[in-house]
Amino acid sequence: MSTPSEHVPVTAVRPEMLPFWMPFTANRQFKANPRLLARAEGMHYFTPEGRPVLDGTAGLWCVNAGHGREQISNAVAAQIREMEYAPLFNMGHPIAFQFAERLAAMAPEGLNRVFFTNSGSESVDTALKIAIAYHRVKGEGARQRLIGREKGYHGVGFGGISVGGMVNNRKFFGALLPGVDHLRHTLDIEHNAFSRGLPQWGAHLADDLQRIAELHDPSTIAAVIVEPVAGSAGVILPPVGYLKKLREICDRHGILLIFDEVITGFGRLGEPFAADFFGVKPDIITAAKGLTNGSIPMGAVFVRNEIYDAFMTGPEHAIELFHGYTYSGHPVACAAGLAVLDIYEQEDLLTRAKEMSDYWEDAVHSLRGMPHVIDVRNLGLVAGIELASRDGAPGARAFDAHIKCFEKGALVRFTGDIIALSPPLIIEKQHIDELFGTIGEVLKTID
Ligand code: PXG
Ligand code: PLP
Repeated sequence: MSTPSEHVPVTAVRPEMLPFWMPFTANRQFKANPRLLARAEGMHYFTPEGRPVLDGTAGLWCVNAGHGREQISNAVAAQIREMEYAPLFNMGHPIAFQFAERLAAMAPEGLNRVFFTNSGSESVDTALKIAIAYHRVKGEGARQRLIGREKGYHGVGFGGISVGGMVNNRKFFGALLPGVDHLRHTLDIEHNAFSRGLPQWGAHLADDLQRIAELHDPSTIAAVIVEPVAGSAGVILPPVGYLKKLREICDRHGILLIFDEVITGFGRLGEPFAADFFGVKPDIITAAKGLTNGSIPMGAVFVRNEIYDAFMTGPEHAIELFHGYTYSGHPVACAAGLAVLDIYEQEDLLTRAKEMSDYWEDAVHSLRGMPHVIDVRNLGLVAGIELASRDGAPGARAFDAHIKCFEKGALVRFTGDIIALSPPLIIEKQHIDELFGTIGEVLKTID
């Protein structure tokens, strides 16, 4: 029998922290023992006491150009003063068109139409809706099914969790969207542990799409959505040849291929988009995060020109797509984004991961053989370090590592028992040494 005292938290929640219901957080634990970041510059956060913390995660995979960029804050301040908001539903403002034009110019060739949203989750919902509506306007209204993948993360909207494959993000929220099926994920430690870069084994897993297409009849499937590299689930890489195979199967059956590049977009792998890196062209790309360096919330959906064209066929006075957000193309977000693109260009940041990735890879793999480490995975400036789980306490070991790293001055992410790293693209070799030095020390001290 349990006694009431067993349910009382060991330390008390700080009352001033009670009102804010924190996202994706163990609220009671955090509010009893908070970890606060108050300021940021370059590669570092600073705690309210002024202690520097090396940013191993670019915030949440978004601050690709590093922190405290004055070019961005100046552009944002100027735009707020000039015009803080104007509607874009049957009205317009110049900066949204300018930003879309710049983005279109850097997008993979042929995906030069841009729809603005305010987050990755909204980008995903938008992409799924466009995919289904596209088939309908083409006279293929039966194509309504969506295919996602196990362990996929596509944000937290109902569309995103339906095609997503992270069980905790789904199981509390009812029946979700109908007509969704999932490919198997591509994580296979047995075959691929300690691969450097892309794993060799597993391209055949893409054949799941063929099987699922046959099961439902291909003419009922609107789109398949995958992260080219899965981030949230703990850095899961596509086996060599896997994405090309997905593309071929989609082509065979008239299925749209959506790459969710919310994490991989804007230089994470050493090319502007993962589509460039892998040489595989999807029909739709979802983006957010690095789009504005995380400074002002914004997302974007890149769409193949033919998809846009298919909507531009009815009467010219009629709305072509009944979709949009109050803040789609928000002028302040566009101003931030334009400044961010300038920085990316001026500092060649979108290809910088390519230069740093060998050094990064060696540093990541130096953790092989350390206590608890059962796999390390890397690509571009991304790494996952998988730890063996403690008996009966999955996630506890990586959580401890996260806390200890923070205490020692490094911010790392954890998901399950995987430590995930995705530093700002401005990272220098000495930061890489420091980051992996800290993680190595921590791994030796946790049980
Ligand atoms: N798609 C992908 C591939 C993502 O990684 C989203 C959609 C949703 O974006 P928004 O902006 O709605 O959060 C994401 C977001 C983590 C972590 O630590 C990853 C995300 C968000 C928060 C934490 O792995 N990815
Ligand atoms: N709910 C209500 C009542 C609204 O009027 C609106 C937008 O006008 C929304 C939700 C959607 O908000 P947003 O466009 O910011 O997504």
